[in-house]
Amino acid sequence: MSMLARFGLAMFLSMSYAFASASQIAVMDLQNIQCYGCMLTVKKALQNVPGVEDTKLDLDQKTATVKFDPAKTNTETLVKATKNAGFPATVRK
Ligand SMILES: [Cu+2]
Repeated sequence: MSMLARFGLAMFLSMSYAFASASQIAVMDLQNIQCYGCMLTVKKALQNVPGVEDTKLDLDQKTATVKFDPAKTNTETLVKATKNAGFPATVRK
């Protein structure tokens, strides 16, 4: 491998590492969640927040696991979004 190719590869690896570590994950404990319909409402509310990349809802645990870009949004905005949808939440630390 040439010097240049090696340098390029190193750049690429460090860059993809930076992108991968850009996202943050928050686990939210949700109140009021009782059925699948509630879950969908919360999921939609979270997905409408700019910067949210992925949401996983768990009805048994009453949690939402949210992957988001901390440069675009934060946990307070996420909490506000579910609260406005009728489901107050707290973020696990
Ligand atoms: Cu419901």
